[in-house]
Amino acid sequence: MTQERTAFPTGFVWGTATAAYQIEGAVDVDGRGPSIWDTFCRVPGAVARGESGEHACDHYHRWREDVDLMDRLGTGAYRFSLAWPRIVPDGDGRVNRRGLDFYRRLADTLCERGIEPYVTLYHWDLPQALEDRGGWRERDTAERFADYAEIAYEALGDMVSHWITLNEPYCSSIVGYAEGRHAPGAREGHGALAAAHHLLLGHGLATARLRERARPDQRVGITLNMSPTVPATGSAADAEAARKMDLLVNRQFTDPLLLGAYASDMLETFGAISDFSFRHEGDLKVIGAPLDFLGVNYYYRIHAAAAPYEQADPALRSAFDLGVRSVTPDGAATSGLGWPMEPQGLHQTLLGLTRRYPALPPIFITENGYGDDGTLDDTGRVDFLRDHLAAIRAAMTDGVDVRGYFCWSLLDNFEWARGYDARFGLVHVDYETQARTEKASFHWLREFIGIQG
Ligand code: GBH
Repeated sequence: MTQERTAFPTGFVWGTATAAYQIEGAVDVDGRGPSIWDTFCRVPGAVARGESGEHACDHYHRWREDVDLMDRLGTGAYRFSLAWPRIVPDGDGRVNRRGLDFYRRLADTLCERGIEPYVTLYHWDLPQALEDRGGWRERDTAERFADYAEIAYEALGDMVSHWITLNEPYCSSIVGYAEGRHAPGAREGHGALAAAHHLLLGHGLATARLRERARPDQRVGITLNMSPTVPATGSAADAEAARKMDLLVNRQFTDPLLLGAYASDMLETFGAISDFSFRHEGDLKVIGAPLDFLGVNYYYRIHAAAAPYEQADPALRSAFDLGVRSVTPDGAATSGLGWPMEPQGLHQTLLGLTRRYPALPPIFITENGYGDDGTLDDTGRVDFLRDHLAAIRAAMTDGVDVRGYFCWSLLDNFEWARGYDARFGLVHVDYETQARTEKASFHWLREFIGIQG
């Protein structure tokens, strides 16, 4: 009976997702250059316990074992990211063959094993040399990104069916340049908005380069983190707070990409902190070029409340004073990390996208997962996955075109500013021995995938 309700169509894609800096380690092996995350991790207080991705899961050396795990899980796809600084160590100029060779070996082995590679070009590890020239604040970085995309395609294009330009430009721009909680750790208003624009432009320029080269069966898209925002109370002030949060996290990105227009309340909301001089004529045409698919990462909903700036947690204070804070609703179920668990938020996101964007392409859920302290008997993660898969299935019944699901993550890994204590893996990693141990959720998901058409 449960099977009946949750059966996914034949051809639905099942996979797991990871990111280079979170799993690879081997940061100075085979000619890799430094990235902004190597630098940020050395800033005192930036990352919990002073941890870094220096060793992580040592996936760079243990990738064969990790492919075996995917095989056992029964997933037909794997989403991973390429480290730009392995491929173009200085951000432009010299190409590092040995970096490309690593990804060729990996992609080749995946294909041999019947696991389709879904490649993310940028999951936050900007070459430090480009940050030294201004990073994403600068238009030039978007051009360099397009060059790098072309290099990656030339080397791997024969093996990769799905290309994802960026992972979560919201995090790269707002969390990295305004909140300072991610690399490069800046707290700037105008700089962060410029970064968001240049990331979108980089996406558009890279997409054009990939399309010039791609075979008809290859697909190009982008991954966004979507957090539907709901007002914490029925007050008009909280409704306004929710609008601002929705703009900052969601519409700032989805409107240019899917409508070819800047969100109409950008100027009114951010006019005091930026003159938007980074917007050039013609940019929207580049950014808004049709996508073959949209990748959606979903973790939680945001409950937004109006709040004076002084009330914000100083650690979370941003360069923006939007007069907003997010609150956890009373009595809400939360994950091991305290994030609200609201699978209906995923249903809401998918339906909301379908309603707002007439040109919405097919969707892949490119990340969804549950963080905890790493217990092997991870019933919380099993419940989370079951409920979110049911929400996706329900949205599909309601007409949303979802083509696949990638669980975050295959392995416990370096969880950015939180370091190693927050664990998202279906597989536990012992960071002393690098031993991999399948958790209860691994077995559950394997069975779940096994009973699908
Ligand atoms: C994704 O971001 C990332 O793509 C992935 O790399 C990451 O490992 C995964 O989520 C799990 O977090 O530090 O408590 O203030 C999801 C969006 C935005 C969620 C930043 C965490 C910081 C929360 N993330 N946010 S906290």
